[in-house]
Amino acid sequence: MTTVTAQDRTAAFDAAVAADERIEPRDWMPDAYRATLVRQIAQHAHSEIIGMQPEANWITRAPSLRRKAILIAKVQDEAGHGLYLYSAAETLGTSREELLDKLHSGRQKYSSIFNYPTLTWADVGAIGWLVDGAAITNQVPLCRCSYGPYARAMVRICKEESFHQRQGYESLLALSRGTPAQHAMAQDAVDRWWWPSLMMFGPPDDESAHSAQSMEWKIKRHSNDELRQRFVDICVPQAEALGLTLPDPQLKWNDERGHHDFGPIDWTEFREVLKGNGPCNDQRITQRKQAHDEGAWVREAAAAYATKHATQRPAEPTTARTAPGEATA
Ligand code: BYC
Repeated sequence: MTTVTAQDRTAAFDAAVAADERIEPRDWMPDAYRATLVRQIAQHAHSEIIGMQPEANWITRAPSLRRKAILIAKVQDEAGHGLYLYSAAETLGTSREELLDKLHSGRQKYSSIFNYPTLTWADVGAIGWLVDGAAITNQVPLCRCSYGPYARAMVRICKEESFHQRQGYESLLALSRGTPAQHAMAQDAVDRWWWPSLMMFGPPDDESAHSAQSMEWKIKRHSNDELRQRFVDICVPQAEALGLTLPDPQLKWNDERGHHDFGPIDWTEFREVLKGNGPCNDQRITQRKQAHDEGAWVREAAAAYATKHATQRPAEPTTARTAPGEATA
């Protein structure tokens, strides 16, 4: 009988990653790989469910039935994304309760972007265009993540995010081509959401604690700065088509680099938001905890239902069933 050593297992894992094979839940994986995935997937899941709040704020005030129906569907999609991602994290041996507890007690993060307020209806369009646009740019490469359940969850999420991005773009286009007041509202929303959207990609590469290792493990396929640059390059022509201006006087095409140059990002603001000092951090966590507490009865009922059905087998019918009035033989 041959014994599988720790070295053999590490070598098999490294070879699978090098060959672009997927690591599956039952495969051996290094503890640090598992911990990194739990951290990133949990943060991602938390972002999806916290991300429901700024947009849900406008459901009751959407300007038409059509816009309201689209917005409700989008917010529901975000809840669904949270569920796929919590399930992906569960395959790594963590429970959803544990992750939610860490979110509620501030021990796990969610995306900085959701700590900004949605002040006008145009913010819903700007979130769709910019925030979902940034999310797609970041998340399409995650469909090729080395961990199977996360990669597969991302395929569906990206398809839905793509619809979200288009609805945001179309909504902003309608405002931009509307009355001068509507145009100004769209421009104001873009002015406020542009820089926080660039921060979504995370700190600059030279300050990114996890990027190098995550890229070696093929969890991340591109660095934070690469994806941020890709996003800027995508947005510039889209802003022109929208008839809106991106709020960066230093934004200009650089022929040599083949990319747009852009102005400095306020990393102090980013760090403050991460520390809990953004405009809406307290409100987001308070509302999340309240929703969780108010949903306790649903979780209890679902658990009781599952227990009942796990212990009760359907009984064999002892007499033939007949419809009322039907003659029995
Ligand atoms: N906000 O070493 P780094 C969405 C943290 S889209 C908060 O570069 P990493 C949605 C980072 O966690 C948004 N924290 O980290 C869209 C780390 O702290 P810890 C969610 C951030 O993981 C529309 C530290 O800074 N998307 O859900 O290699 C509607 C150092 O950073 C942020 C995802 O989560 C930030 N912006 O790279 C509704 C995508 N940036 O953990 C919903 C998956 C960095 O050591 N995640 N930090 O305490 C990723 O791709 C990567 O985790 C990141 C960061 C690019 C975000």
